[in-house]
Amino acid sequence: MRMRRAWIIGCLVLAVSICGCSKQQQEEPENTLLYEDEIEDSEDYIVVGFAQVGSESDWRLANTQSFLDTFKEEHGYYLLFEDGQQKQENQIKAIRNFILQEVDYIILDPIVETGWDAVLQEAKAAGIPVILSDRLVEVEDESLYTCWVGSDFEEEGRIAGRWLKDYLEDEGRSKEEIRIVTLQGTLDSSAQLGRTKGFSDILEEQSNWNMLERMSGDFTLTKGREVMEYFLNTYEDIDVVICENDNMAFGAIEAIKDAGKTCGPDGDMILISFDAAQAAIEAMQRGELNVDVECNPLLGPMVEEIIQKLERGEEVNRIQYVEEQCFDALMDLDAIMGTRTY
Ligand code: GYE
Repeated sequence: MRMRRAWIIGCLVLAVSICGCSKQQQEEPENTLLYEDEIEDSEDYIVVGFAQVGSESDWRLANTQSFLDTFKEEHGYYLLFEDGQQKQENQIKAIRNFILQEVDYIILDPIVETGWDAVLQEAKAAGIPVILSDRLVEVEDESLYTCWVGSDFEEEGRIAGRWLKDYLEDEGRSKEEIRIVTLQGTLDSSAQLGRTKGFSDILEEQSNWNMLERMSGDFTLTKGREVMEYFLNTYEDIDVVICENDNMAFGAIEAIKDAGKTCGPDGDMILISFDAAQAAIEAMQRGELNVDVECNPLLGPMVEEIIQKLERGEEVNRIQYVEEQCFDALMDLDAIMGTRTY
């Protein structure tokens, strides 16, 4: 099954240095070109090209680390990693390079759902299986990818909606007008589409909930803060802030504090987030966040299992969801922190 790639040896290997940046911060990744001459015989390795979205969030850094930890040379893999820096054209270029380098498998985490038909046709024509991880693509021909592993984003949105409904009932506010704003993720990404749709399913059933505005903060702290500043300047009375990921929640918390307001269980606004990164559980411990719907970034081992099955010629499931939970401020957060690996 190993392909001819003798010429890969000693040629360009793209390595990424995942910056040891502190949580709640995003830094530009450093893509470094290295000449790799240590690997003598690539025939012994399964060569995998991974087109990653970027390094926009804590979730993303944990997700990248999961792939770097899994697809190691000592496990029999040779990983070509490309950070798309949140741009689809970079990801398309990466896939074309993987095809040129005759990799055995392509893993794609597509930034948005559309616009993949042509390049995935090229991968198919080259006979390279494409495994989608985290986000999905919308393509005419479903055979352009082998399978997908990731989260049930719509269900995550519904979990957030149901949590809010129960919380407001407990607080005796189920008849009150509830004014909501949403900081959306990167528009047209599966995580944004699913979370927005899932929450809307519950919103539509609540006549007293009023969605004032939704705006994208592109899953980053900086844009999240900007969007929250805009919301605070535009709407006098906000009851609920929904952040479609933790890093935007961190930005929103900063903006809320700067405006002299508070959020969390004892605050002026209810704050809801997604991902449940360690830094977000810490924000919940500080009383700044009400609830966090987990999104599990540890997808590397699941993708590896798929590759092993394909190597053995076995069938793989077309869709595979990761397990996730939901954490709120009433839980034993100290105990939960002890169990978190991201
Ligand atoms: O929630 C966010 C990241 O696609 C699930 O992307 C992923 C999302 C995640 O930037 O933090």
